[in-house]
Amino acid sequence: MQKECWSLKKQLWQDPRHGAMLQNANHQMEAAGMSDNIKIEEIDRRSGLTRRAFVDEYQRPNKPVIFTDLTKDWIAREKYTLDYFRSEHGERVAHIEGTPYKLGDYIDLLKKATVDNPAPYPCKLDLREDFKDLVKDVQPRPAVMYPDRTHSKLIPRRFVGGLADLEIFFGGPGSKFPYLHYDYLGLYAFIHQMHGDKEFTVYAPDQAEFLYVKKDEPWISEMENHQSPDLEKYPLYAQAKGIKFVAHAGETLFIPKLWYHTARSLTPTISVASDQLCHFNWDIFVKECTQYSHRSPLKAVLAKATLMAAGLALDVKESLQGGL
Ligand SMILES: O=C(O)CCC(=O)C(=O)O
Ligand SMILES: [Fe+2]
Repeated sequence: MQKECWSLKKQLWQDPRHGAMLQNANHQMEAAGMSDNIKIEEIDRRSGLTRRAFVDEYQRPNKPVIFTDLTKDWIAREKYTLDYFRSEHGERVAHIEGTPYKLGDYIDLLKKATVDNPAPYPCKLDLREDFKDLVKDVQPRPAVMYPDRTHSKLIPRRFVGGLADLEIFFGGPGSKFPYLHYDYLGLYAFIHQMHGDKEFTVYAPDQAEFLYVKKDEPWISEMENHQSPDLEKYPLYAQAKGIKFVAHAGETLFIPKLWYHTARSLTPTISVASDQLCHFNWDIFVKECTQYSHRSPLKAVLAKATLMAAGLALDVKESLQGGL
């Protein structure tokens, strides 16, 4: 039953135009007792959104959305294929969980990968640190992603020093993100699909009680095999309500702050992931910086005061520049 249900959903996820069919399928599956805790309802797909409309309809309400037109002017949209990286950057080294791989060798693994025999994942390139020459391919930064404070001089480096806020991810059939999580420091994530189809599952922050989040690190779930967990071991997961959908080449997924998420490549994929820190996630950023980085209460108070003052100064600066 479960298998039939998943395969029916899978067929439908392939095509974003099938919103009405998806709803029907939901009803049919519920009627047949085939429903599960992943809603297959379509996420909003929007184009032509102004920054103001994005803030009002998605960022402030903390709701995910897929943009269909944010990266249309990027060089990367046409240029980024596995063959391009293999021929132009094949000798360069990427690290997968600490192990170095020549990019060309990794791409060969991806080309052979199957769902049952996937290549290791995630293979990430840090564009700010190691692949600066590629930054020009993923510009301009879309207007909806301004303002961004991740590089502000008003934030002491100890809070954001190790942050990789612009990365390229490669994956292939069967590549699964290793854990269910929300993004570091409450950052907003924009995942731009350059190539291939990637399936995402996302859960609103109020679902945390069903996701077995770690006690001391609530940004990460402790569930093993989190994309299909053992319900005997994790019975509360049966009550979690998630949303599952596929992002296609040319689309950008906005993951709101504190939303748990995971991903799985359905085909060879190239994605560009970038973060945003701004007025609307500053509250979580301050909380997370002070909660995790300081064991001493005095240091925590000082850190909080520093960041709150920086936040106020940035609010003023950004409003003078044309709004938060
Ligand atoms: O594209 C993916 O595999 C998910 C990436 C992600 O969630 C992350 O890097 O935080
Ligand atoms: Fe993430």
